[in-house]
Amino acid sequence: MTILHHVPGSRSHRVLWLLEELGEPVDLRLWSLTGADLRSPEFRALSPAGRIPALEIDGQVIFESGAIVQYLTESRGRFAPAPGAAERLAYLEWLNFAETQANILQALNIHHIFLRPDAARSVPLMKLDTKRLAVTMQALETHLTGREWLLSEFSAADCMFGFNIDAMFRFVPRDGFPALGAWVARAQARPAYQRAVEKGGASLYAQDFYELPDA
Ligand SMILES: N[C@@H](CCC(=O)N[C@@H](CS)C(=O)NCC(=O)O)C(=O)O
Repeated sequence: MTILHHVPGSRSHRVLWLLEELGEPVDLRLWSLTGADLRSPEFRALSPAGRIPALEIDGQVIFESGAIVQYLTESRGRFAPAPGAAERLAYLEWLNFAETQANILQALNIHHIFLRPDAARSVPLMKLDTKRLAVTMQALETHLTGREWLLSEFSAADCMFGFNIDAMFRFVPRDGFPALGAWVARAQARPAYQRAVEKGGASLYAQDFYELPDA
């Protein structure tokens, strides 16, 4: 049986979404981002840095969402251009770009949601990361203008943004990103995306938008 070690709304949503696109049954094992859960020896045996996700599949355990997504596409032969194909380089670029953006989103999540008391937050860092996030969103906006998906058809590169697409517009307003907004809506309308949300839980966020604090 395939088991996904999962936190709702986290990077494991990428994997759950792709498994749904592939039509592969999966059991979820839920963990918590707060407390000692992810630092336990039990979880560190699955994911050595204590990070979500990890996937038990085909008699092995895989950590790192990018590695999991690549394994699934290669072992199932779907949702990725093969090495040497025309769009292979673009595929690899966007697959990894998702993690560049996710690292910024993670820093903003920590500052806006997890760090307490508020005085523990660094407002200059929050401002810097919000600007860095907007740069990554502009890159997506430029690329997606005139396109439906990141490649000429839906691919696992789109799924790699499964954590990001619920998060981006919580920190940077939608104005000025029409193509990006349309791609997010298109992704969220996919039946497999919706099944993943239904099974795995929707979101880390209690608010639609998180304003930058003044100081
Ligand atoms: N590059 C890793 C990053 C994994 C990661 O940082 N996951 C977050 C959840 S989205 C996590 O486990 N955070 C817990 C922590 O940082 O302690 C991947 O893509 O799998």
